[in-house]
Amino acid sequence: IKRVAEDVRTTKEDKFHWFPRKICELDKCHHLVTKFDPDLDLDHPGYSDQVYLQPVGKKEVYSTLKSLYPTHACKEYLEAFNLLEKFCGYNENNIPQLEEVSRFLKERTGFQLRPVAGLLSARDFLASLAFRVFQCTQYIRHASSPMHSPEPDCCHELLGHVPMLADKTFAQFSQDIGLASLGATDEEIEKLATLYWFTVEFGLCRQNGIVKAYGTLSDLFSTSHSLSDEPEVRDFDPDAAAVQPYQDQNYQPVYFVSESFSDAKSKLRSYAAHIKRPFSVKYEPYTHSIELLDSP
Ligand code: HBI
Ligand code: FE
Repeated sequence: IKRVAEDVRTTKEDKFHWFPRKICELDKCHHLVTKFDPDLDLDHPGYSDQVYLQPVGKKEVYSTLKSLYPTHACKEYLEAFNLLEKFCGYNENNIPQLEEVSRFLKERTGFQLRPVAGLLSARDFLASLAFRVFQCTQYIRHASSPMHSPEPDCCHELLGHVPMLADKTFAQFSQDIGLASLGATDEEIEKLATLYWFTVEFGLCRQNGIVKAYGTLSDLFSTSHSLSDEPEVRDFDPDAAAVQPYQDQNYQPVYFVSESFSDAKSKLRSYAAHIKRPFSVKYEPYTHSIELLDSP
């Protein structure tokens, strides 16, 4: 459904897609996508399983992924992961409470977690990032495939995304993608979602001359693959990453490596500055709202 801002009554060209201006309007950003429906998708680990009865080996998921981090994860990730183990109940016998993790993130970077029922549309998901809100699934992956899940699950959010959201520069980078998406056209949203994919989901960075992962870290196979000799690794360039075809069912043939998060952030800012919109946006942190500048 195409929503157009109701209070915009200017010429046709100036109309833009509705977007939330206050944090409470994220209640309207709830459009789910059924891209990986276990009832319909033959390749889904849950296909033909009437009820998810088998308990997932959460101990196995946690300890296997954790063993990978010292060698594969970037230093920002490792630092936050240690804190999450110390203060937020991250351990192999426990699934941390979103509320507790959210409180931790709020103190570190102002990000907060909000529960969501499944894969959200890119537009709604990105809009929430503009408010430093990360929409988190709470269900867990299917037991037959503990090291990989086609759709986001709590392991993906808590192990894949939360540690990075505790980093100040990365948090700003994430919010910047979100701000760039507000009121954007469907084509721009598609490009920003692709950019998100090659950074937040599958990004690599160079640290002391060694390539490390900051995406992929909730998936054993993707992480190993991303740092193996197989894929092609290119320097991060938002213009290229935004239109690079990607695989959501298989290994990526191409990854992008950033020199640092500040570098990625400034490159993203210049990319975003070239997106054509009839207004620019500013986030107002005291009121958690979006201010429009040069609006029609
Ligand atoms: N929805 N719940 C949820 N979690 C995500 O991580 C997520 C999403 N929707 C889209 C998305 N991620 C991205 O891959 C981009 O499409 C923005
Ligand atoms: Fe994700």
